[in-house]
Amino acid sequence: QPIGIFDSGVGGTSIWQEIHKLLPNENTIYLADSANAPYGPKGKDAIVQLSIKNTELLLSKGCKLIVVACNTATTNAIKVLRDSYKTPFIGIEPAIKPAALQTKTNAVGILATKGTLSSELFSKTSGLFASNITVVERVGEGIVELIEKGALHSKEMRHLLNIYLQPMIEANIDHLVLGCTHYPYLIPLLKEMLPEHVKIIDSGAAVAKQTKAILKQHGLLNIVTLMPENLFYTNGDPAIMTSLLNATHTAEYLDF
Ligand code: DGN
Repeated sequence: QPIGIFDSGVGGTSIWQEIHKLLPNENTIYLADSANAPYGPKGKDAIVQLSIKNTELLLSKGCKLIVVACNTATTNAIKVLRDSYKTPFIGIEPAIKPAALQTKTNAVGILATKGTLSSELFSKTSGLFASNITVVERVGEGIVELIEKGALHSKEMRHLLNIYLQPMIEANIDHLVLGCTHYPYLIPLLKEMLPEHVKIIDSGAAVAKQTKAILKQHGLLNIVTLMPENLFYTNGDPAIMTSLLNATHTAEYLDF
């Protein structure tokens, strides 16, 4: 039985990479709902409906556990999913807690979508851990769209990041939390644009660890699989997804 993974597009493949690294014996099915990307600006109800649609498709393909590889879908829909299905769900949230615990300048930056930053779950978590530090929040408007278009290395990307990073640099942040699964693909560029002492934090490795722990707990871990299968489906352009995967795997078009 495969692990199912979905995102509002190709970004969650950054989470798949971590899962695959930690659990190479597992079969996986990845769904990129690129046709509906970005989820960020949509309302909570729409995000819940799309998350249910993706879940139903993954369950129909026999998935034993589902990773919601999208901060926006996690913060808005994971509760409904957990209440509606028996299958275990793993979600992803911005790693504000480790950043708040580790900061020395008492200032951290967070870049995420509007849907994540305005969600109840996020305001609760950030309120708990970041009450005495400055949190510079910026909505990464336009970034997901550029990555979905295959324009990761474009001039526009650099231009947008410059706008979002400037106030963070001015506030002397020493940690930047990436609150969207598309953003780990920006790390090389971010490193180039941020002062050297700024540490970039994303939650991919933590999600992979949690996936392993929950599979173990449910007795669902694959110890050995001969030739594990990793399938990638998108309702957008499969060529863009294949290129993000460095052509190690080929994405297929699926109408869903
Ligand atoms: N990868 C999604 C996330 O982590 O929030 C992108 C959100 C979106 O659709 N804008």
